Amino acid sequence: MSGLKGYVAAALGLALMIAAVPSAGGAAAHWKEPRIAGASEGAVVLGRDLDGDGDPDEVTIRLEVIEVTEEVYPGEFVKFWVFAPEGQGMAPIARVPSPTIRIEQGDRVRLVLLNTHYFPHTIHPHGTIHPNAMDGVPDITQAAVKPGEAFTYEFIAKNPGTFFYHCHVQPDVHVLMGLAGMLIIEPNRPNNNFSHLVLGAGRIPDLARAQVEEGYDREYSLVYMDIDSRLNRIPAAYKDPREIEKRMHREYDSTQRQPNIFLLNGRSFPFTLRDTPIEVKSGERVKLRILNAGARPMKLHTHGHHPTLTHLDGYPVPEAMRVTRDVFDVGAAQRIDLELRPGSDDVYASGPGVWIMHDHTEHTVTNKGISPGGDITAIVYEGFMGDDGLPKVATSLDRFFDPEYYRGNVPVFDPAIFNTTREDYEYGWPEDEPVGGKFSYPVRETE
Ligand SMILES: [Cu+2]
Repeated sequence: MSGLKGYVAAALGLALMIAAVPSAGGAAAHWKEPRIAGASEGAVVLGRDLDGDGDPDEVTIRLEVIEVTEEVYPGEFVKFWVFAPEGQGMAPIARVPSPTIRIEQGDRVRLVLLNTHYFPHTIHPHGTIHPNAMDGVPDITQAAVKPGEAFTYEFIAKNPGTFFYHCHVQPDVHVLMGLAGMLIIEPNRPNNNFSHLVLGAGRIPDLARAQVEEGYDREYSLVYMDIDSRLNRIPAAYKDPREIEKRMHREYDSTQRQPNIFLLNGRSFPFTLRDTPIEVKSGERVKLRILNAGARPMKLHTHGHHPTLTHLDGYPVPEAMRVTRDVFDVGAAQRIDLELRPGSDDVYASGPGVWIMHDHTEHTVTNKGISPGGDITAIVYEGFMGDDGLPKVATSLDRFFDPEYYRGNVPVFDPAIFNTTREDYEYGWPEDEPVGGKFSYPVRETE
């Protein structure tokens, strides 16, 4: 638990990176993108207001490709590749998942891919209406962008909604290494000024006009991933890109993939509670934009709450078909938008508290097979967030912040409840054969 303070400080630091810069006024530039700490001046450039409605309609976003190591749960450090806003000087600003990108319907968008990585990559805007040449599929619509080269994806944002962007080079490896993020096209409204990049996804700091009109008070960008740590280990183990290519793209058989780490916004429980809780107040309406950037079907369950499905793959669900459920299917690459109505109405919500939300495919609620872990986060009502940056819970979460817990070195149940001690448990265990005869079962892989 010693590292907890540092973790909280890190989370606060991330929040402080986004601080709105007041607009200078004048006809041309009403709005300047909030400066992301560490990003270059050119990372997000807003241009002219083409339709004269008080917001910029030219958006240029420059993205690098960065290899980054993140502690996803206590003691588990994983290497990812992510798209990251162009950094200033030598210090990249990378965070898994790749940033949530927000643009407005009608915008002239330029996504500049600066390939600062050792492998070729592209960007495929998934679900948007765009010219064929901007589809980002290597060999089919363009040559893959080689290391040290750049490519500009240029399109006019057409259909509003929740979309997806990802690398399309060797996608069974590159997408699952983290080259994937949420892409939001906001409906065109006057004076629609909002931040264009949300690092690490999560809480949307400023609602767009259409969401305010819809009556939403808050909005969250939730990006789910599943990874096979055996793949992510390869780039850490070899130095020569040619050797990494052989191991990752030819030896590693993605059909034999076994995901063992399950992430929400780049974190697994318990870090999800600290870094990506869903904070709400009774009476609010909260928009949840959900992307499954992994490779398996999810069954997303909200405890105590019954959200309503408003959009599928970015497009509105007709009013009569808006189902209200407590488990939602989200297939690979799919997006769902949910309307969450916190409160105590006996229909949609059960009242204030700390209510967990997680994939109900049970083995995914673990960290490499040790529960609780995975993508569990919590709907945390006002007054239920503690000063330590964690939700106020019934007992204590301390043991889950101890890396030894997830290494399997801490009994899940305190041996004292069995009228024994930990020493007896560890060292006094008889070596007798099981009474039911010999049998085998899958055993956790230890590194
Ligand atoms: Cu790639």
